Amino acid sequence: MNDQEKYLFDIHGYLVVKNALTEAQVKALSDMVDANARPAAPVSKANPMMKEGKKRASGRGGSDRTRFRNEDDPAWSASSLLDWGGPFIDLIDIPTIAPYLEELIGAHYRLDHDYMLVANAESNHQLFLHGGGQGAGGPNDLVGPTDGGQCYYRYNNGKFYNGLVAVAFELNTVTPGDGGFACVAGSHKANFPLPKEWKMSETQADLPDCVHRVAAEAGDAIIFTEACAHGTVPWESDERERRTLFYKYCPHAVAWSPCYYNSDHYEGLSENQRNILMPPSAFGPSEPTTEIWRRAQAEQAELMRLREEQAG
Ligand SMILES: O=C(O)CCC(=O)C(=O)O
Repeated sequence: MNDQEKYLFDIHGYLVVKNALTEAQVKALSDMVDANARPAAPVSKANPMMKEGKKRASGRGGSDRTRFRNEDDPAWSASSLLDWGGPFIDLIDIPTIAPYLEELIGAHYRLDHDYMLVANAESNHQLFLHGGGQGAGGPNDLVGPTDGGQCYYRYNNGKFYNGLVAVAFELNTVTPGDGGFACVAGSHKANFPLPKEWKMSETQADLPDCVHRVAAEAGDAIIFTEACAHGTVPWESDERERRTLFYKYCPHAVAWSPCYYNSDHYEGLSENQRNILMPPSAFGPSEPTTEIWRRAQAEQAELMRLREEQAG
């Protein structure tokens, strides 16, 4: 992360990293999205981001790891893009992004959750701004003061401190009129709550002027701090879909999601990738913590084996 990038991240709360993915990686990931994406979720009145009469998105994958897929799901089974393997595993510690994460979060950061947003002009996202810096999101904010305080941003004594950093890999080009990621640049340092009349916008025409729509080309990654007020601008391009993969990282002692990864569930992980999937602790992937979680994983495997044996 060079000085210009540090300056821009500090004042804006986000950064676009050009060519984070090669063309071959974009193609491999896109082909796997085509093969694996779950169908669109039904419209739900309970979700403030969803508008009736429209489809939510043309495909889904991963999750924010706060819910199980069904009642019988065992612990550590939340849906993840890592289930798809190969290039999705490579993204965990891809060399074009890893140095930024180390600078913004510190050594031994961990992957907390991941998901995908596929949208087209029929999708029903509304802009729902959330986050907003220094706990200033307001009592109704998804990640505001009720978040346990992990959505923070600071720069102190020559170091960045971020509670949750998102990397949004764009598989298709996004021009500002298309929609997609947008934020109130600089709001990660806000001392006042985000005005509530700016939180929701149904169309791009309704967007408040202060909302900055971020353009990117296929293969670029947008890195943003969750402390910056941000959200999803309704997708209005008829030419192409939005296809964004989100990998979200925390310091090693912090968790946003209550559901941790079990690295035994994924194929071909390097030691570094296993460390990045570790559950949170003040000690990070040290020998004693690694041993504790190795045992917990072995116990889960044994329990699953015994249940299968009992079932049949
Ligand atoms: O659509 C986007 O890029 C924003 C997604 C978002 O708000 C989030 O992941 O917290």
